[in-house]
Amino acid sequence: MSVFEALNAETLPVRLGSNQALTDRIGEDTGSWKVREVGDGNLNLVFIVEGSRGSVIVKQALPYVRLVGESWPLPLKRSYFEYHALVRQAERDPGMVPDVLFFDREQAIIVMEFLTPHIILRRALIEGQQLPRIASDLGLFLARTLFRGSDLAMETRKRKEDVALFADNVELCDITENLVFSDPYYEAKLNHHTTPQLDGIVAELRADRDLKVEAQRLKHLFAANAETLLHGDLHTGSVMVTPQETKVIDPEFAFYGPMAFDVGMLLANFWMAYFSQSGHEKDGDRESMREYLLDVVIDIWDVFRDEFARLWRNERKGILYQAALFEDRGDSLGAEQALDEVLQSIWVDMLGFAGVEMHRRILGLAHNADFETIADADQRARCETKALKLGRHLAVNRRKIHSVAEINALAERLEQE
Ligand code: SR1
Ligand code: MG
Repeated sequence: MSVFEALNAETLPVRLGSNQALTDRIGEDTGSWKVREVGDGNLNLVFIVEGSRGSVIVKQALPYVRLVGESWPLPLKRSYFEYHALVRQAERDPGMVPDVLFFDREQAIIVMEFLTPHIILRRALIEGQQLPRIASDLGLFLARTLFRGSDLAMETRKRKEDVALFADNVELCDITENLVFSDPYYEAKLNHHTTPQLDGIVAELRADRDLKVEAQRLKHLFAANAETLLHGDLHTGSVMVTPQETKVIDPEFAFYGPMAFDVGMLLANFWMAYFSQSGHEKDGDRESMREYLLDVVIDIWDVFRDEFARLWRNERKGILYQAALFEDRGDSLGAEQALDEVLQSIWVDMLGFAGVEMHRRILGLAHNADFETIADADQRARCETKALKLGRHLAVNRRKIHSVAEINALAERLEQE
């Protein structure tokens, strides 16, 4: 067993220079390798390694939370879950995740395809770029990974073994359980919000009994409903894009949880991008960007729902809602009724997850660049307040909301305030 050692730009060529997966891809002449550490996430080291024949990404987990420091230890095994999630996502929606070239469990290293000229979707949205493919690619990714990783599709033994494998991703689930569902709603130590202008609404939200009850209901669902293999951290910082291609990265939070979680987290990040646009107007009017973002949310949900329904009709080979059960007496409509109910329950829960995600990115530990890069504090507070209000509405009133159009109309009203 080798002792874990964090890589750096000098040691990487020495330590990985004889690794055939790497040398095959970028060339053997380690002396000419150019290594840059580019990680700007909350947890890991990420290196771009350029050789004479090509480039790769080398990602290494650190034994602590990078954002906070060594005072918050975090196990290296998250790299093992990330590796296994990438393998499963590649099978379930081919082409949507980077190719994995090599994995070293003890050193918590994943070597993967370098995506270029891709950029992080969050950055593209802050810059005002309208990507034509993301709604379709992400809607399909959600439906395919969530459906195909569930008891609707998987062979039951394989699924139960997989649930056991991912069940050990306890510490990353613990981060989400605290940071998303509890900390924003009381004065937890790690919380911060960036302007005193928010103090009033923050106090209101923390005194809001209905909201806190809903947040705990959602936490219960997150912790207890092992429905499918989730990405677990599917925000716009976990997606890389060009106008022609979309790739989903960073599934280290993967575990078996409720389908609605990935959907809700992703849509929340588009609504936050929407409210942040007025803070980025120095480079020009963002009206068409705002329209684009609301359309993306509509389209992601529509594509997700249609693809989920297609898979339901064609790939329902698991232990749930077996076709034979409904066809026995010629009642083919029974399966369609069940599909409607399953989609309705994903809809209601995903709205709740979207609501708490919007809150935690403004009130909790881990914020997002959409708001953080707005230099003017008053402007930033106005943008964040709108997102907080929409988040509250989604979390508390989710059972009474019928369409994305209805939510987008409220977002537009808030934007006018
Ligand atoms: C301590 S980790 C904070 C956040 O960063 C990750 O990207 C997850 O979103 C997590 O909640
Ligand atoms: Mg991440």
